Amino acid sequence: MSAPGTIVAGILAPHPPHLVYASNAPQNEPRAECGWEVLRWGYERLANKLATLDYDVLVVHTPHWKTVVGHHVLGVEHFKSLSVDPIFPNLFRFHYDLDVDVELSEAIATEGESEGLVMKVMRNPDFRIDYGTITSCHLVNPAWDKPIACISANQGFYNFSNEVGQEQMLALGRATRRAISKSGRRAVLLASNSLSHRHFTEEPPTPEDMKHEHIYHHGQYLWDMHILGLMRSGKTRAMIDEMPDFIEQSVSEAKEGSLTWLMGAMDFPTYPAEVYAYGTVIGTGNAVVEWDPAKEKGAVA
Ligand code: 2X7
Ligand code: FE2
Repeated sequence: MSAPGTIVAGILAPHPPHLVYASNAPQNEPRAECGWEVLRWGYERLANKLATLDYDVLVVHTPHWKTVVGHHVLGVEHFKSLSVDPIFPNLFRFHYDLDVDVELSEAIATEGESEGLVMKVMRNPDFRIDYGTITSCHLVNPAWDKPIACISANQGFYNFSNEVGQEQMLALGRATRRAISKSGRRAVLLASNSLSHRHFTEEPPTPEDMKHEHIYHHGQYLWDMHILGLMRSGKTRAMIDEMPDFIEQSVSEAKEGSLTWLMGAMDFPTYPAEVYAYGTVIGTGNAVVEWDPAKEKGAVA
């Protein structure tokens, strides 16, 4: 029997397409002069660290694959096409070519069902991969040399309440953890949401002109700092308890469930998270954060 799988890192990996645009990724059509360096360089440091880890698969929960009935996972081995951001087609027209770990996706669906969740394995070969998945995966692994497993954002927070949404995402996290363990995979998990999410509604003539970039509202900045403080001090249960208020008061994209899913999958880490970067994109708050389970075992200071 093979050894049980493990989560080798859990990452809050937000997906503003501006970061792919500003990095002039070869797969992306539009060209930029520069922009959002603090976030991009933080992602670069994280990507360099991940490149030193031995892992098999990236598992991403994405806010921009929205499903109404149940939680869906990709169930086709290979996708190659063009992904265009519907709001920013001027910034994100990305030619992707990626592999999916279908066996792990199916295991997540099976374990999700055993938690009482409605799950669906998506088998449409012409399915268009959303920009949230692509941006997060690209920024943590620009080489695209690992397969992904990808989970949709079910709209439970919207259709029922933040509390019901959270319960579902914690169950989905537990299911993901068990699926990884049974599969023998070494997995890196990506929660693809921004933190605070009020944003400007007009784009400057040059999108990367940084004189326009700042937080939309001081109250949401204070919320972001509070949440990052909880992460950095290992108080992830308190963070999840406060999440419904955070979501409402800062219009947080955590309402799509990704961060709660990550905490469920990592079983509420009590060791400090490492913040690689915090910065705004069109006024939204974005943090690149890593939970390294080696810290729990005392292997890393
Ligand atoms: O989807 C997004 C986002 N979450 C944050 C900032 C900018 C654009 O797109
Ligand atoms: Fe988003």
